[in-house]
Amino acid sequence: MESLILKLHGIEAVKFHNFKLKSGISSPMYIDLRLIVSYPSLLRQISQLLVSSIPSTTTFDLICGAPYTALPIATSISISNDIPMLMRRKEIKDYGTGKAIEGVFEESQTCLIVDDLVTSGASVLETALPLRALGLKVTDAVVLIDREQGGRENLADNGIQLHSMIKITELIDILRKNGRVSEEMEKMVKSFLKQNRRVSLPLPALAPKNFRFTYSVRAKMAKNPMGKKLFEVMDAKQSNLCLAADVSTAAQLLALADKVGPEICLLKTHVDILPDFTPNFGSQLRSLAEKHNFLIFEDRKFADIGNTVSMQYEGGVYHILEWADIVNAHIISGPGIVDGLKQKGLPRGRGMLLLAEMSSSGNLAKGDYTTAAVKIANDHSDFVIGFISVNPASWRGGPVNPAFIHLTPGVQMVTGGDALGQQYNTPYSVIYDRGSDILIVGRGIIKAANPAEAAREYRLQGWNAYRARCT
Ligand code: S5P
Repeated sequence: MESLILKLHGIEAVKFHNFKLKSGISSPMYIDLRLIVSYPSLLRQISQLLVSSIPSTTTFDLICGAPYTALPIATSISISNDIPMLMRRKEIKDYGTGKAIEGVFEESQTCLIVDDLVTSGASVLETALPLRALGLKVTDAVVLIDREQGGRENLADNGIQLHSMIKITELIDILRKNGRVSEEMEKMVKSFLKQNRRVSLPLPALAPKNFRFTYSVRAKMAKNPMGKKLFEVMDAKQSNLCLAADVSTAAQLLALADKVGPEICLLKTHVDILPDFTPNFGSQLRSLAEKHNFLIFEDRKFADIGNTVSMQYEGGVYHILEWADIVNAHIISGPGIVDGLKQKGLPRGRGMLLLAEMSSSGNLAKGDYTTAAVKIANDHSDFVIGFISVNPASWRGGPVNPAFIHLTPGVQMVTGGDALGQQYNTPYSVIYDRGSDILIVGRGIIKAANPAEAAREYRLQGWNAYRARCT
């Protein structure tokens, strides 16, 4: 172990200076294990020692390295010990399967996570959660270096036991003993560790308890009956998934709604893209909504003055008011737009959402605009049930009233975007890190080989992230 630590220091994978970390805090040490790919014999040595630091009582069928630094380590362990490996994707692939986890496995197999470095444990958890969502058991993780800053405790809180090869204090002691760091630096590092003993998971933005209320509690807070019903359906179906049913025909939409219906709490339409729309489309969709217990959201994005939107809502070809439980509107035209829609919708028990943020790159819905949307919602909480949001945990005015619901578009299993400005975040990041409530997923489900199966995966990931947030 001593020779390994000296080698890591020798290749400058472990450095001591005053470093400014991404989080803004200064750290007297910097550990970058990406370099080890350039030293194959060191990589082999690390992999062997890592395996020997796992207690013999720990059993597992598969291993998965946290991307990216741990991938070569996991690969080396896999090859030398003949243990099959899984890979977690971090980035989107807009062709092929679009899966978050690659590799062959069976439900209820156990997967060991391999990571290079643990600080808060966030990277281990980011890998564990999608594995768990697919039915795998994750009970243990092995890491090269434990920075002893709370990762062990945070992971234990999430049912994962951490095994580390090197603890940071042991590393300092050995480097000091070998004259590689000064006494002064040793003191600095130890005092830094003392002051930063428990780095929390990236939850602080969510700490306000508004983000921790359960959907069933929030159902009781909602003023609008449709908002209340939505929370109730989510709770009953254990689903915070909305399908964006952007398919080419009404026939396809109805077939898809029937298949995916059991997995969703809400189905979102763009009725104006359906060439075969007929006046009975609404009642056909409504009977599927009753069959599978989901609500219907027409993503009409009204944007005109109150008088005009009121006519657009009720009339025209589509008669949206007749069949859509929920509609949405931009606030660009001011609060009159809500009054116009409310006039028609409230007597029918409908609800509406305000676009407070958008998912597309370069959009203008931010800052004061988002704050204005919150004000309008507060002033009309009998009809407005919530927001189209992207990162409600970061909103300037702090968390909004938990009676409001947040729906977030731009969701796929891995981050990325499309060629036309759409930007994607993962289910976990949307629900847990950003404090949203409902995942709006279109192409992630529609383009999958088996949309019902893909929807199930999104539902499980969304639900697990919600449960993790509320505990
Ligand atoms: O800001 C927004 C608001 C909405 S409602 N960004 C969006 O993408 N949407 C809608 O969400 C969009 O109209 C589409 O129906 C869906 C996203 O589809 P996907 O295929 O990119 O998942």
